[in-house]
Amino acid sequence: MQKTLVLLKPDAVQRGLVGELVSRLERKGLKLVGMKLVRMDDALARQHYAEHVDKPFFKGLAEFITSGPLVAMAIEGEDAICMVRTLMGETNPANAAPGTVRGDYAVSIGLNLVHGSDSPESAQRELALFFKEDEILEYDRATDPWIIES
Ligand code: D4T
Repeated sequence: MQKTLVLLKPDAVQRGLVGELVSRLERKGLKLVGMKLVRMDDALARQHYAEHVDKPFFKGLAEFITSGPLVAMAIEGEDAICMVRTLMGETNPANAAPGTVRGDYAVSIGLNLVHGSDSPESAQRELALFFKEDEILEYDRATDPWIIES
């Protein structure tokens, strides 16, 4: 089992796509184990996008990601990291396949609706930026009836 951080970015919230995007993750069979509405500030943007701080697009990226509330989710499942990124599609919506979130809804590389951690190390680091330990629920798969195994 893997856990990963998914962000529904400010453009997803502003466009009223939160329900649709959560639904896509649920229908795939991924489990929601943490969820909150967050307004990122500059400090959190710098931490979350640490690898991009020196890139030319960082200023615009930081302005966008702090521009309004976003939905942060902890998602659990087998190969959840890869699965989420496949559901999201390519970073640049021009290359994102139809059927993916970005292929179906995103219009530019800046406004690309979703974020998903890209490795187990990133997932662990990024989940800790958005969630305290007790805000991510642990379920006992043997006894918790809400787990429907596919
Ligand atoms: P995120 O991190 O938002 O899930 O996106 P990706 O993992 O798919 O892509 P990324 O880290 O390469 O880029 C992070 C973020 O920066 C924006 N961006 C990226 C941008 O505005 N211009 C660019 O040229 C690039 C490469 C989009 C996503």
